[in-house]
Amino acid sequence: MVTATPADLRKRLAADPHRPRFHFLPPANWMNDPNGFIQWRGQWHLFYQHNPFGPLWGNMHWGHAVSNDLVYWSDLPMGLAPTPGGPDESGCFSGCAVDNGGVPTFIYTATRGAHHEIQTQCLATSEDGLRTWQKYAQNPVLSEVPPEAKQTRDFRDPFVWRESDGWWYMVLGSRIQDVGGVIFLYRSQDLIRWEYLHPLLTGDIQQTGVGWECPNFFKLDDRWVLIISIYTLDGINKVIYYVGSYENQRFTPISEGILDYGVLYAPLSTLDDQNRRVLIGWLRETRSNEAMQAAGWSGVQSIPRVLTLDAQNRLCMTPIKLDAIRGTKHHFEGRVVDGHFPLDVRGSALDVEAVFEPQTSGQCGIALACSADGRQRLEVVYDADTQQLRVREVSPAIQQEQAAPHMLEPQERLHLRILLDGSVVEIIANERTSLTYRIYPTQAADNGVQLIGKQARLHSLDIWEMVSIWD
Ligand code: DQQ
Repeated sequence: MVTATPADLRKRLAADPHRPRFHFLPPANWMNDPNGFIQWRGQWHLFYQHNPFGPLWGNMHWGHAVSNDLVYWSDLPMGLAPTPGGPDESGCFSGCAVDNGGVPTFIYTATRGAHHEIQTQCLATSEDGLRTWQKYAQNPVLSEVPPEAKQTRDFRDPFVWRESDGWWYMVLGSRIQDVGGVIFLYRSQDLIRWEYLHPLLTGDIQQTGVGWECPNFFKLDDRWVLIISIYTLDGINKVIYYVGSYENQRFTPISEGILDYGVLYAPLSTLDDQNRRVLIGWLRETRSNEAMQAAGWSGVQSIPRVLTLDAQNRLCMTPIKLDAIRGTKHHFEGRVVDGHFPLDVRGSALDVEAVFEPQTSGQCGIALACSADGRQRLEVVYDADTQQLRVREVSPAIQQEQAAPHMLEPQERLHLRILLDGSVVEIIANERTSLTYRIYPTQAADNGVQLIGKQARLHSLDIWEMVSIWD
């Protein structure tokens, strides 16, 4: 039997207009959370929750890709696969990678049972530069849940770091029945024997969901940030963050926010050799299982973002430099916008940087993916009256809107960064409000671009046609 190479698989799907060209996704089939994200000897390694057998969730493996610049990626052989009879026989769920004195080490959640009802934490190490991985013979290294949890079904996604006191610390996501989500804090001298300390933070079921997963906890400047992916009973998932102080293993939040108002979920961050905190997140699909089956793939990673904090304790995000894949550039400036103005630009893979002058009422923004007859488009608009950032999908079949509060200071300009890539739309306003979206236009799109506004004044607009990272 001749098996298709990753390059063959990518080629087979390359003509799909919904498939991104400059965002990372596997050669084919399903992907969800980023895992084990780490810079190692100058290269970036990205592992990811992957079903190698189909485009729907299941059979959780860790796929693997490597990059020199976080822009171009190469596929590598599978990082982890479930071991029949082992603690991860039902799946290798999410986790992280650390440098344990020169030994690359995964700490990940292993699952057993038809419904993944037994979740434990396991180790794996690599001796050949992160290519192949050996599971620790005495896995799992942590199977007992804290007394508060009372269940092993939601006890997962270890995030581990080392403190200057020499200890390893770990946060894990879980839930407490009728209370809400909880993040448990542990410590260890050797990554093998873990001592439970206490809950780092406990949620409120009414406000922050029934359970918490995929925590990230790290120091940023002089403050600490806790990022959590939350799930609710009605299946709504989102990512929230807390900023605060951390002393004597106790975290005291001073502010909180929503990391993304759209489809970004289960992000994972790591510290790089320039001391930047870089985050990457799964951009979920919003189409049906049937559509994913038909497409043969599902799930994309965001463009990695560098995190900072502002003086108001808001988490700010800047996509990493994309200069290497920015092609033809279009520049516009100084226009008054009232209505819809088609621009002489088209494309389904664009990087947009727009700056609008402050306005006290009215709207301003950009329409992308416009059809020739103008009946189908995606509008990204700031509404000064309601102080909201909105993404609005308009077509004969769909009228959908997603909004995020976005407060501007009285003289502050609106900065819009939009990364359009097939079905992916990443929007970041003033580096602090993130709204990611997916579009699946059915009508033959002309991929037009329009300026839109009511009493709006454009300061400047730069649009780059993006180059594929796979050709
Ligand atoms: N996905 C993983 C879990 C994680 C969830 C399983 C979040 O480890 O909690 O695929 O998307």
